[in-house]
Amino acid sequence: MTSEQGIDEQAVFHNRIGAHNLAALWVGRRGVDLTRPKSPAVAARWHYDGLREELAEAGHIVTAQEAFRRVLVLENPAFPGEMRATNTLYAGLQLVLPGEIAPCHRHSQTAIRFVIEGTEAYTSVDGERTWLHPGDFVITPNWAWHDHANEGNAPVVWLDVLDTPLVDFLDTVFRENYPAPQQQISRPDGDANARYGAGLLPVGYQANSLNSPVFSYPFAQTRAALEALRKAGRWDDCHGLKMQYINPATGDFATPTMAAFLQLLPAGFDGALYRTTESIIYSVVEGRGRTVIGDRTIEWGPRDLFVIPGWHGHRHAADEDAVLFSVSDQPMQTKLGLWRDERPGDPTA
Ligand code: GTQ
Repeated sequence: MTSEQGIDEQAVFHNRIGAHNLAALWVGRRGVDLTRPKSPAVAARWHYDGLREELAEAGHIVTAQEAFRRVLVLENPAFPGEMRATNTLYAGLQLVLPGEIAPCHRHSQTAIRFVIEGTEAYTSVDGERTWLHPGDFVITPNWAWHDHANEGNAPVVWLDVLDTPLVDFLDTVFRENYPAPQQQISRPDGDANARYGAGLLPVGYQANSLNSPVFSYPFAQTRAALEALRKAGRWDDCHGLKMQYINPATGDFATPTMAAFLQLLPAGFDGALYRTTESIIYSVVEGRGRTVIGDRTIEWGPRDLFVIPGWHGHRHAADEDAVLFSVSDQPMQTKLGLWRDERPGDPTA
């Protein structure tokens, strides 16, 4: 028997056993390169202007109460209809108009918010409100009650990133509505930041969640930190100055499934090539520049959004001082011992 006949025979066998819900590993995997990740997701960008127009239109056709969450979902072009920005992360832009409430509920997904516009709205998380300002980073831990309200005269828009694709994949989705549109407030504004976010912890503090007990990281503080650090002039070849939001009680990522970062690229920065197994959603805060991802060049400016799939080589460049916020699935990977990254000069690069 020639080897080609053998392969035909194996293919016939493989197809036949398919009817019995069986597969031959050596046939199904033939020719598939498993030496490195090949994310089916693609690099993508959304200019804020176009997105903002559609969001305004959404504001005309549906109320926040009707929609429950009035969100335009950023779908990876490789996964139309799946409401995924990357393999593991959901992202969307949420609009709450003056006087509106997004009703209270809770779910097993964790949410991260990054405020883009608006100054007189708040979100309530497990009994405490936090007021939202552009650049603020806010956590809604899994199974925490949350509702949003806009008490000002201008729209509020923020980026939502949730671990929904992962929580779906694990068959662990639960969801519950609160018996009223808004939850009862049981703590004064600023309580969590005073209690956990001022370099202090209550004596005898015991965590009751894997999430950071601080649920709001004001931009006024994080932006000032970047500005102070630039004076040291120590720039990473790939990341410029990239800082990670942490759980101050543990030093761990701010949430168990998603990491968040704030990054400064000085004007003229021309970054080195970098790749990492995590997938990343970027929201541009300030400045203009571009990110080359494989054979794509993504030009970006204030409020634009873009995604970098896992293990896609990329490099950032900034024409002006640029501040970038990003969220990734790094914690899901590091906790399983799977995370890797690579830069020029690494032994394996
Ligand atoms: O604000 O609670 O974009 O539950 C998707 C699901 C936002 C929210 C989203 C949600 C929310």
